[in-house]
Amino acid sequence: IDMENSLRSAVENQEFELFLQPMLDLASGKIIKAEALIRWHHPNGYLVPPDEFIPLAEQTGLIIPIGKWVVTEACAILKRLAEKGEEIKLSINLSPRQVNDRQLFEFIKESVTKAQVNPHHLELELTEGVLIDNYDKVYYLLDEVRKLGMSVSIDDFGTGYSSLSYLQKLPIDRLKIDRSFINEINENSQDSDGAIILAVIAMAHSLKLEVIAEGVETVLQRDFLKLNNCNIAQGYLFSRPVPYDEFCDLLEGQK
Ligand code: G
Ligand code: G
Ligand code: NA
Ligand code: MN
Repeated sequence: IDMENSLRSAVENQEFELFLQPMLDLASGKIIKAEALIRWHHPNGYLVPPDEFIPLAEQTGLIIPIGKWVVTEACAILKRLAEKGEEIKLSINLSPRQVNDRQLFEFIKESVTKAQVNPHHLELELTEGVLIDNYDKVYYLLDEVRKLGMSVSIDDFGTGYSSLSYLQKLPIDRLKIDRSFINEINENSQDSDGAIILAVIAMAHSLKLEVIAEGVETVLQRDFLKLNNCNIAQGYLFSRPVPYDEFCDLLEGQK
């Protein structure tokens, strides 16, 4: 109850911040996108990671106002980046309850228009489970989202459901290979450790989907992914999730 009350006042007082984690185009080595990851500045001084409050936010329904805040803030960030002449895309995470909230999609539409953000710069990340559990509903929502010019990626790909038929049918753009698969690439790897990654890349490309590798921590992993035509990489090797100003420094640093 205590935690719930403080989360409630966190929503009222907007105690959140979006950290940005860069995503690099492997061919050019340049930052082309970022994932927005929420943090909670608790009044006790502690920076609370999302794992510690998103589940409660989902249970209590507070995820709805939090999700709106994320959308508004993401649009504000995109606007600031565009004003600096940075052509960077931003992805936001949607959890199960948010995908069932028809109003969220209306809100996203309005926010993009209001902030005069290029919809092509906004991407939604959903997990496999979310897609399968609500297939029909999700289909139409994603279809609308993409008609507006936004794009969709499947997060944590490979850890969820085994049915692959939805990949062909759903209107999506990218797969993010779960970091547990990337983690298997190390000095002690056997050839078979990379097999799933290679299979996902081949399948995705034949479906005209891009592939993002998450959790890239070593040069060995980056080189393996680049050699095997993975499109985009994200992970501590390049940067942890950082506040907006630090993200801008990273962009400046690559000029
Ligand atoms: O930033 P970190 O790596 O600690 O994120 C942990 C988890 O929190 C990830 O699974 C991520 O998808 C989730 N998460 C981060 N930001 C958001 C957000 O704005 N909304 C939702 N629904 N989940 C988020
Ligand atoms: O579930 P989702 O994929 O949205 O979560 C992203 C999470 O992964 C964030 O909590 C982020 O901090 C974390 N993360 C990002 N890069 C790395 C990495 O290279 N290694 C590890 N262990 N975690 C990472
Ligand atoms: Na994500
Ligand atoms: Mn993920």
